[in-house]
Amino acid sequence: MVAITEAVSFEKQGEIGLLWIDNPPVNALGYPVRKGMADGIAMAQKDDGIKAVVVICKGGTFCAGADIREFGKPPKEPHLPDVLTVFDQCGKPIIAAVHGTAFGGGFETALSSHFRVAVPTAQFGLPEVKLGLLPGAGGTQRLPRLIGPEKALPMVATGNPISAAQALKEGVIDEIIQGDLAEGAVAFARKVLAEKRPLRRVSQMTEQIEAARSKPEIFANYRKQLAKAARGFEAPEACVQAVEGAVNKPFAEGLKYERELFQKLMMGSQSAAQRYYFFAERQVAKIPDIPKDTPLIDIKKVGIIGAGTMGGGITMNFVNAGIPVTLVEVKQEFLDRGLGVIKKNYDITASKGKMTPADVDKRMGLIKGTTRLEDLADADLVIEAVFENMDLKKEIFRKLDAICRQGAILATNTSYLNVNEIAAQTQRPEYVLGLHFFSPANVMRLLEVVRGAKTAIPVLATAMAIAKKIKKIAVMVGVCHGFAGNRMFAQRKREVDKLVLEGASLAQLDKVMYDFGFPMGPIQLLDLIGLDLGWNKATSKGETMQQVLCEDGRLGLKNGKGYYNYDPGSRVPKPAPEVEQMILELSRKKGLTRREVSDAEIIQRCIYPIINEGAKILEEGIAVRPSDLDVIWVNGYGWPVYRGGPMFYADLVGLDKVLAVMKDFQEKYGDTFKPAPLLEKLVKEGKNFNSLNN
Ligand code: T1G
Repeated sequence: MVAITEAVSFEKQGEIGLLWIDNPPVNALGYPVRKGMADGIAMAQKDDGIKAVVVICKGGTFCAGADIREFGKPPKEPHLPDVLTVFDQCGKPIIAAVHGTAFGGGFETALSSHFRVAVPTAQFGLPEVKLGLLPGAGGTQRLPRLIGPEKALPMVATGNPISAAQALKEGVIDEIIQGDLAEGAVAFARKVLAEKRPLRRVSQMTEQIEAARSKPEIFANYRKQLAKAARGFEAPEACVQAVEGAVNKPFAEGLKYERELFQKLMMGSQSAAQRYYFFAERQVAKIPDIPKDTPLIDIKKVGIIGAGTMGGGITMNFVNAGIPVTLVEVKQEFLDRGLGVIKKNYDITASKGKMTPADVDKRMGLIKGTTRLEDLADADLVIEAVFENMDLKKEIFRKLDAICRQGAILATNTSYLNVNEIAAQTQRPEYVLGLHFFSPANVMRLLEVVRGAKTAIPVLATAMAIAKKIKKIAVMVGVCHGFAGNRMFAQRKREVDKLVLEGASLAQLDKVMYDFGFPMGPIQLLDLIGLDLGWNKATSKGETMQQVLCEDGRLGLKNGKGYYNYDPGSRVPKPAPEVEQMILELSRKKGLTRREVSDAEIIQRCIYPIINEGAKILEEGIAVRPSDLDVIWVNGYGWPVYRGGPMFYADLVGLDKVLAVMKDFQEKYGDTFKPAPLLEKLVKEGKNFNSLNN
């Protein structure tokens, strides 16, 4: 074995050369790898004793892409596209031997090789679009040549991977290797030589491209298909253009075109936001005072109290991960209803072919329903998901403390209430914390892990680990009213309520925030959530629009009328003139002079207070870092990932500008706009929120 660079070495097995890449943790194609690849192939070219080369990786995966950490820094030669041209033009067969995830530049490396083999569990993908980019080392030009533009388009424009089996079926790979990959790849290389197979340069394949030239509808149809999911994103359209270039341009020109499109995206704010988010989503798992090797509590059995919307959804998360659940309700009829909803959800999924009826039975078989709290005695983790009533929660935790085994973790799913007060009902506050799931709990990936004042480190580490196991993105937050996400969301809701009475139309509010990139506007969202959430009929006096509407029986989508009207079975909001009158009436009652509100003011009034509250949350130590708040907003509130998150967005706008607007609004609208001390401090020091993201 000869070391070529610190990340690449060369081994000879007879006439076969093995180019070993070893760049943990994911063999990213950083400079030492690119240099070693180029020099290794050059060396093999010159060595008459070498007749073929296998490119293979150590560790857990084939190259998983370019080194994202290098982006934004001055690029260092050899650039990956040039290295892959060396591969492509090599006079000796190069066999890519894939395990793990051949993603991005890694897949492009395989495509620039002449043959590809893989273990059964390998995956192939071009996730650059998820970083706001596109494959920039020939992927948009080679993949369409190999499998045709119709099959290449979804891989390039959505970034979704395919399995080794699918890759074999589509002709992306030549063979699946059972057993040892290196041995299998060398044997395959020997077979290529023995059969005198011609070099298969993907760049020179024209059949699929020529066939597509007369079918421009391929792209028109795909653009239609992509429109909804790609709304607001720049990269997916650029991906489609690059693949169009593969069909309509010679290979060399197509490569150039791809490079131009790539550079344009790389310079844009969307890619900066999405690359920032990629690391932010991984940072959340790093909590300064929780060592990575903290011993975990083994969670074999879970108890869930409450079979309502939340409890049912939470149950599904655990049984989906193969963890048995004991589901407790006060009455059999509530339990039966809850189990019925879970079964219906699974049956719908099965009807879409996303799981088999056997899967449904297996998962339902993991749920044991009961009306006895005592049946939780052997649970390792219990999650309370009952009404947001503190007395009820306290009573339940007192009982759980007596019933559950020593060492069991007791969690509350409360959205707002004080976790420390709940923990104080037990003799085991160090085993008590919040697990705040977002509704619908079986769909939303966000989970706020609420750290109690006394919650022990192993309990927190276990919560973060079990969250990953049930495929949640867990963000550690502290105890305060609304923790982090909802506390920030409350700022926007307050301003929306005020803007409605000041003169902004419902449609304008919804359009501005929809166009900003949210999945729906704030008014439509209120109707969806239900206007009666938190409404108290007994004390309602028609003093807010929520009270006026609920008193009028307008509860939102669920009963066909809220701020908007809804046809039966439809979610499409329709203007409700009667509500417009109610708004005018309430504005008048409050002595407000209605006025035109600009779109810019709506954005600033709805978003800057979120940022400001985020700054307060950081000052109070409720969240670990600004990017954690961005992960919360992207995953819990539909913040468009191509804008990074509220704290990233604030840095992009400029904290000095955010501060100036907050001060101006404080003058106009009062102290709800009083700038957070941290915001003032960062501006004074010429720093931004990202300077706190360690
Ligand atoms: N560059 C740098 N670091 C990376 C990385 C990458 N491409 N991928 C992962 N890491 C780090 C990650 O930050 C984490 O670091 C550790 O590796 C483990 O990651 C020219 C331009 C491969 C499926 O987008 O999808 O190629 O937190 O926690 O769950 O056309 O990582 O330990 O310090 O995610 O086992 C395209 C991104 C790049 C793939 C493994 N490639 N990575 O998942 O581990 S652009 C990607 C992933 C490109 C070319 C273009 C996943 C994974 P730390 P992890 P995992």
